[in-house]
Amino acid sequence: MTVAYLSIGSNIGDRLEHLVEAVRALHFRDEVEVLSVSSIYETAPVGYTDQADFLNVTVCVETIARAFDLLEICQEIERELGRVRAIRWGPRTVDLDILLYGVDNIEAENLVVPHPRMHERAFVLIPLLEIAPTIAHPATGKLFSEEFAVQDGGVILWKKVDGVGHFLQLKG
Ligand code: A4P
Ligand code: MG
Repeated sequence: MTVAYLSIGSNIGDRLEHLVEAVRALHFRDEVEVLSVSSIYETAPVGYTDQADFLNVTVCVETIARAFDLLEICQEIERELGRVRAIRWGPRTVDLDILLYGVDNIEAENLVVPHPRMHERAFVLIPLLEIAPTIAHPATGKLFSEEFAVQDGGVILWKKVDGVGHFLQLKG
């Protein structure tokens, strides 16, 4: 069993519905147990900025799936929810990224963990630190909260979440 952290984002259509459906899909996978979900944050787009604001959450899961199989699961869920890839960093119905997979450091062509841009992104760090305030970077051992200056620019609390059950009942 490995504890992993995922970042989920949506900025097209019913953004809340997409987040809830993505977590529900994880919840129903035999290989994955959803342990916690952060509150929902509304976040200004980073990277390609000419697009709508995102809703973002961070999810903590426990899984028997190996890292590459977890990536496959995330991509299946993206496909199920109708994601169309057009522009890198561009708009998406739903995007699931693996932030951390245990304390593994993975550098493969199709999977880099810890996610290489996570430490510079407030839309990742603010929800991550909400559910895992003492989490450390696997390579350096340093706390994310200490090592990286979390800037709250463009990230606002959109809906407070009180547990996985509460989250799964939210409607768009
Ligand atoms: N890949 C490599 N490592 C990972 C990982 N740790 N988790 C590969 C998931 N996938 C990983 O991703 C491209 C490829 O990355 C995949 O085929 C996978 O094998 P993608 O999801 O197809 O494309 P993308 O998401 O557009 O690109 P990328 O590089 O993953 O973008 P980012 O860095 O994830 O950024 N602004 C706000 N406010 N909120 C957001 O959620 N998201 C992005 C996407 C940009 N700006 C944003 C947000
Ligand atoms: Mg992605």
